[in-house]
Amino acid sequence: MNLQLQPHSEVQKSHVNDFHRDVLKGLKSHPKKLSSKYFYDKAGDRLFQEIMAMPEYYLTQCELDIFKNKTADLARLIIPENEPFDLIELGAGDAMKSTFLLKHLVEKGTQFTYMPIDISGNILSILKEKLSRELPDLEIQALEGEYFEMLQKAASLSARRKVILFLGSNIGNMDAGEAESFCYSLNQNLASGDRVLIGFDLKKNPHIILNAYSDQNGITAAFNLNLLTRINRDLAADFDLKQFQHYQTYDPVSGACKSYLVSLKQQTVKIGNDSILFEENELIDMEISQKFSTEKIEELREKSGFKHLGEIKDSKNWFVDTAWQVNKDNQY
Ligand code: AVJ
Repeated sequence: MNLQLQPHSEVQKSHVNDFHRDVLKGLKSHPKKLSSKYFYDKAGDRLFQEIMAMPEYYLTQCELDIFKNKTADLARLIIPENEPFDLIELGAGDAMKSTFLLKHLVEKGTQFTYMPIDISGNILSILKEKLSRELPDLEIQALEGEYFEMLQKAASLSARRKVILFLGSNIGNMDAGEAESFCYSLNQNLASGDRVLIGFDLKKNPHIILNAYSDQNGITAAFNLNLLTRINRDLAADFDLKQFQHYQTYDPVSGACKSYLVSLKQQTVKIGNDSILFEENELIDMEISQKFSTEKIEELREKSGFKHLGEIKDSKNWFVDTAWQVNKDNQY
């Protein structure tokens, strides 16, 4: 037996256990619920890349505008001067946007280590391969796992100042309460002087928002349905994908953009040894993509205890990257 392989397979096994537990718990609650953090297997990563390339999905173009055309402003806002630091990216994915900042910093000879954190080992290998080709001088330490576990790992690897990127309105996948406790924990887990840059998708004409999440080609629908395929494969389930339909809503008052799968008939689905009954038209709550007002962002900052550093918007004012600093004893 190869002992070196053991820890890895143990980790894989506990991943499957967490997944199994979360799926059953979600499908046994009312309303039924699945977590969008599980969208990103190999097929899910590919579908999300297709979404980012759709003209309707404006978020990527907006944040790209910031990272591509306002790179120097961005660097001035978040990069500590004359001090080596760690640049950590939560949910890095293929780092399409941050690569522009990385290039800028490497060209200026800035001393830092890039630490992408992602739940998808698949996308991290793609990213490592891409960066070693495009930026051979970049120091990179990829961390596969959940955000806070990997932040602790990053803290144990070096005592340098941390700059955290949390882009793409990934924060929108949390409801208001979850976003508050996430930002609060982020503040608690960092040291005084550490900085965060968070990408928020702003409220705008509701048609534009709804369109971004209900494309005519069905890519977003396929992205949602792919989680059922993943459950079928990894948890020995028998979802019939033809009997579930994607349904998207946007409430311009609360800013909640939500996606559901609708059961098209009464049906029983087996998941391993468990059976789940779906009534006709019963919903599975799949994902929230929260949209923000400037006031809400300010409220979130205040409640979590950060100090405001500044912000950069895209040229349409549809998206904002907001910079905050940890301010443990009011010394900044
Ligand atoms: C990756 C969470 C930012 O909510 O906009 C895209 C995922 N879902 N289309 C988002 C997503 C449907 C996306 N985030």
